[in-house]
Amino acid sequence: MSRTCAILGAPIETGASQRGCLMGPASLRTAEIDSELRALGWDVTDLGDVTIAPVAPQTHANPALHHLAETSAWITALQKAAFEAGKTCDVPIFLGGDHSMAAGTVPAMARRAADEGRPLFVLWLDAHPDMHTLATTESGNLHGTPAAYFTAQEDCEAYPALGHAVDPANICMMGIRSVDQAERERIKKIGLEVHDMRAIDETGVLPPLQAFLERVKAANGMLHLSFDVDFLDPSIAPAVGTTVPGGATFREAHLIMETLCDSGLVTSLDLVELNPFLDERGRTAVLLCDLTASLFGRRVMDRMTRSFG
Ligand code: B3U
Ligand code: MN
Ligand code: MN
Repeated sequence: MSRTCAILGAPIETGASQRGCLMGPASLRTAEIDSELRALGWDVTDLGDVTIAPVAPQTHANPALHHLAETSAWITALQKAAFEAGKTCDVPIFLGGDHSMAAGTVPAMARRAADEGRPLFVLWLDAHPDMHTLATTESGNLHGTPAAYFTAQEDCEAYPALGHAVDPANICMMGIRSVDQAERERIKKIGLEVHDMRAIDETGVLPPLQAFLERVKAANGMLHLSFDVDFLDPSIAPAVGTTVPGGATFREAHLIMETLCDSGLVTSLDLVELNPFLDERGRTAVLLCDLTASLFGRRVMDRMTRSFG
């Protein structure tokens, strides 16, 4: 029996400091993410891209914030479109766009899970926890705020009202290696499960991942994977505006995807922060497609059928 997935593009770049993420969905389509999944036996529907209407600027007590009104409009539009996409298939795939996209997709997936009477779990693969509130961000880049918003932290009131929050106890972050002081304090306060790169170096990726998957399974949870390109080491994934050295290797990333595939637990996916303007001959887009293929069932011996020269 073939399983179904839907692709939804979110060309949002207002949450980042550099422009270019709006080309993310186009780059992933150019890398043929849909045919890769079809080749694995998935029934794929491309729902096209979400758009927003022009908005008037909005001021805020934190003068560093930029593009608040546009980002809020994206969040509203994405919460609706992502929820609708989730109704049409087993696994919706959301193509970003910067990571503020997750302020739309994650609450939508929390609503989808609630409708099924199941909890939503989130696996957050990222160099950053994105745990700033609108009050604590110093850069003003809103892609640093979605995790605070969807866990219903204070000082996010200027964003659209949150219908369905995610319990911080249901979140696992891996790959973290750039954390601001306010984020560090919040992570401690709410007891978030964060496996930084030191932890991964010490144990490898499998023990924390398998422990988390056991929890998802025991709770009959739905599982959303939010994959930020900067989780990966910049040497293999240069197409991201916020590179941080010491990221996940090719092998670690594929092993995570293969392990997630074997678990059968993933019910939705974000691919975010791909900035094709910074890419080298499309290699980061192709790597993201290959990792997605591993998540959707490609086995190790089939990997890297494409090369670069
Ligand atoms: N924490 C920093 C850096 C950052 C967060 N997310 C990304 N970069 N991509 C900030 O600007 O909030
Ligand atoms: Mn991020
Ligand atoms: Mn990041």
